[in-house]
Amino acid sequence: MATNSNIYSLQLVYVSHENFASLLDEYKGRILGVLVYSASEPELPQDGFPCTWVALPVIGDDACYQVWISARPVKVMGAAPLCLSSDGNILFGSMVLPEAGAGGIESMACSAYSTIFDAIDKEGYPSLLRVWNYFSRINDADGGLERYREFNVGRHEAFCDKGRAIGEEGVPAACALGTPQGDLVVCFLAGKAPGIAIENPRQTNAYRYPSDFGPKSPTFSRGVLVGDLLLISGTASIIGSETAHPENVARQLDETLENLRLVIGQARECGFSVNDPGRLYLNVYLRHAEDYPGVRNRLDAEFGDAAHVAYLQANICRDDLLLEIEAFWMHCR
Ligand code: 3EB
Repeated sequence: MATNSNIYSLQLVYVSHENFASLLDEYKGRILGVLVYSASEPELPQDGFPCTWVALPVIGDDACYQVWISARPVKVMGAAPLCLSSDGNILFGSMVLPEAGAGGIESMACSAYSTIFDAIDKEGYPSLLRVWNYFSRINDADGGLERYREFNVGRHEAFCDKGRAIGEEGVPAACALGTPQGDLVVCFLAGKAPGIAIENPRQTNAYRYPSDFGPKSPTFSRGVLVGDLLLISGTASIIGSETAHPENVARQLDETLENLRLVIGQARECGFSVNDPGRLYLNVYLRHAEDYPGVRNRLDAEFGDAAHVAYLQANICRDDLLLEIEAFWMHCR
């Protein structure tokens, strides 16, 4: 039997627009899915695999194509609005819901997650491992609750409706960011068995945040370890459940890096052994593009040239957070 670390033979590649077409040729039939970050809507390939536009400006480039590739042949399933693909070990999905109908972001979140849970159960990949959530006006309150908090209510409801445990092993690694325009985008990785949920000893588990941060807590873990692949959630300057250093981007970056170190430390205690920065992929979400030079200098010093880093301008889900960093640490490439 293959060891767990061989089960997920995934590769992640970050490419700019010019190099995307040749990458598609090179990995034909083995691409699980693509997240395309770009301020303006790109022309997307019609090859069938999930390939989803996320309307975030890329700082320093037109676009960043984040391509998840398998070592094995990929089968494409599903159809819009829920596109699915699988290599027989892991499932990649993307769901796009336009913001038109009644009900707002709360019912859209509930509907998206309910549809996803039904689909992954049916396909035999019931364990949600990693989710990317993007939607517009995340910090706006349409006369009531902030939209991020409404989103949390809807997401939580779907977990409950579908009988999903909210606790260790029940919640995926995730990120949730605000776009300047566009639809609700939910991309995800799902597995046949749960990964190992990683939490951060100096942060409250997000699913236990107190109600000051919304009537229902966000349902995510700080990271998920699957085999020797570490999926680190959006990580920010939060200690306990409180934002540390509102208004100070340099100090938020310090706390964020400390939180990343702690999450990686926990993963190592659970057996994670990758050490090569060349296999580390980071998405750095900045609320203000003008913070880029300072953050870039600091991260260059922290990770060196080897790590793959995309800088994306986004609204962070708490209005006092100025940045958030998510990471994927791959065991093979
Ligand atoms: C935090 O730690 C910052 O709602 O899915 C990070 C990762 C954050 C995921 C989510 C939110 C989410 O609370 C925000």
